[in-house]
Amino acid sequence: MVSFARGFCRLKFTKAPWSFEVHCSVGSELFVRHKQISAFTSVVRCHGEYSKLLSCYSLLTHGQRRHNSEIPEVDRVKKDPRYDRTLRDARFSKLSNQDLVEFKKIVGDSSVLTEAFELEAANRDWLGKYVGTSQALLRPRTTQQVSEILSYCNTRRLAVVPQGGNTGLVGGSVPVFDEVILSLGAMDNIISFDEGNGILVCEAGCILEKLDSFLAEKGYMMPLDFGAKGSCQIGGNISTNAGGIHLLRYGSLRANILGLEIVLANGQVIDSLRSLRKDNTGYDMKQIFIGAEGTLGVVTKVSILTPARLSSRNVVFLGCKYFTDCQRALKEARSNLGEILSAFEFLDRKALDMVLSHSDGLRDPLPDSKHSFYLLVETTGSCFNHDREKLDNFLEICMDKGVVADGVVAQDNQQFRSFWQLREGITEALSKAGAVYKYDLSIPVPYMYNIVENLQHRLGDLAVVMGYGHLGDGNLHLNISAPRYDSKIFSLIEPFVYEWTASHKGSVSAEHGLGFMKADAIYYSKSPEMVQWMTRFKQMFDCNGILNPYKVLPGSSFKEGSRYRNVSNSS
Ligand code: FAD
Ligand code: 2HG
Ligand code: ZN
Repeated sequence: MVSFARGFCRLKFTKAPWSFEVHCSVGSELFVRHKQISAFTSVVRCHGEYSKLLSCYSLLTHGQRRHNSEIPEVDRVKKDPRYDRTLRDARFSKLSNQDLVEFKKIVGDSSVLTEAFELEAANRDWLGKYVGTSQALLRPRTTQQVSEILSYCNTRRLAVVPQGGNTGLVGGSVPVFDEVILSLGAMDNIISFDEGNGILVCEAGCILEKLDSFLAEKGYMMPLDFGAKGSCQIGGNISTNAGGIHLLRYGSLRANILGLEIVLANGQVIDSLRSLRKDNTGYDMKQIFIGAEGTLGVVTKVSILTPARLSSRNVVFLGCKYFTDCQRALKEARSNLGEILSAFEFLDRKALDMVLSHSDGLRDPLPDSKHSFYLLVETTGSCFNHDREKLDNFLEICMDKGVVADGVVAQDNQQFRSFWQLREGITEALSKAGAVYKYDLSIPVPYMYNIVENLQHRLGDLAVVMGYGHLGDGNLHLNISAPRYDSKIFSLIEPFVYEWTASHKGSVSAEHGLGFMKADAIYYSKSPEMVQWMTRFKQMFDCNGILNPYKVLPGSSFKEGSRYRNVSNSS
């Protein structure tokens, strides 16, 4: 039961034990509490207006619905102990009513969202693991509006988190504390498409799948594709330098982005929105913003090279006994499928079981026997007979050499899609299964699976460790599934995973970025000198540090007030 009285808000819960978050507005400030409640009455004193208490009520009832459904909520520190080490940077101002008045002048009343229920989804990341307490979400429609917002926030020292589709998996897209959320979703216009050369120019808020559908009508496709395509935005993709299933064929976004329009923290608009394949006039400035995760500037427009959409597509689902067999199959695919190879993905049996048990209507394509590993190999070409001949030859070689134990070729579009759902649905299945610890690693392929086995050994019955990912790119998605977030499990995983990866000359972030989750882990993959130079770039482009603070760069000195002291002192 939730009841209100003027001046304070009384919360009474009859179910126990369960935890909850109370967002309680007091005047213009927002207080957030994370509590584990047994069974009693909790009183939170409020001296604010009665209307503010109503948004608190809406949040609480929303929270109650979630609690009643599945996994109980736990303290965000338990979900990621990095919260415990991070204090709000005292240099940043707190949002005032006057700020809201100014924002409304820039974008209009309806594009400034302040109600708790309106902000709930934007304050919480896709995994439900990272939760902020922003009180304002702004939805600009033009570059000019983005520029005016940032210029104002910079002068006022208001921290800002740029947000695209909010599908990021490292806590980069949501506020850590009360940062203003700058949502790019209303900037979703296609500006031009050059049909002769496949060059698309659009705004940053365009959803990846919508761009792909637009291009399909013109005989082209987006050079990147992955499970979150229905929600993620091209600006977010560029800011994370997203990889996905076709990187093996079309290369990384760095190679396909021809130009960008960026707004810097002080509001300055940097226009490098060219559509040229070749341009060697000095430094390639746009590259610094690709993969910068919103810490150096806000991407507002994009020019991107898109490949032709070829008519012949095949996918095979293969079972292998050993991980070394998967590697041998990759080698055969490279030499026998060559130019038509467009994806080479792998998943282990535990990942397959996970997706099968949480997705309705999906079936094991190889039901007669269980295999330790599965491969999903896709070809894309322009001549079906030619491609099919090559694919059959590849399969025959793999079978003859004993590389593959069993396999099936998708016979129609529906089977094509369901094979892909088995691979792309793992992330969602894991999020339904309970707590998930997610690591996105680049590791030399020969050692890649050792970490999965080592970690399972370390964790024993405490959790299930599984591996899948973009084998063709040397990218392992190491996922640990447990009933709930637990500090013992966490201490067995970190720093072990990072140390192991560094000792095998891998990267602690292959494609998801560092975000909030891995900002302190940067040194496992980058030298102190490189981090120093990154910090200097940050200071140069965003001297007040307002853009996506607490993300990407290490912040061990937050508690002393200056974020960069550790790094710059060592220079
Ligand atoms: P958000 O999540 O909103 O933001 C991501 C980061 O970019 C944040 O730091 C944010 O501040 C910043 N940002 C967003 N928009 C802008 C902008 N316009 N200007 C400046 N900064 C901005 N990722 C892969 O690389 N490969 C995959 O295969 C893959 N598969 C996924 C599957 C699922 C089911 C899910 C949920 C996620 C997957 N991801 C994958 C992760 C995620 O989808 C990508 O990182 C994606 O590029 C994020 O785009 P977004 O628009 O959702 O960005
Ligand atoms: C994928 O390749 C995504 O499916 C998500 O990058 C990976 O869930 C993950 O760990
Ligand atoms: Zn991936």
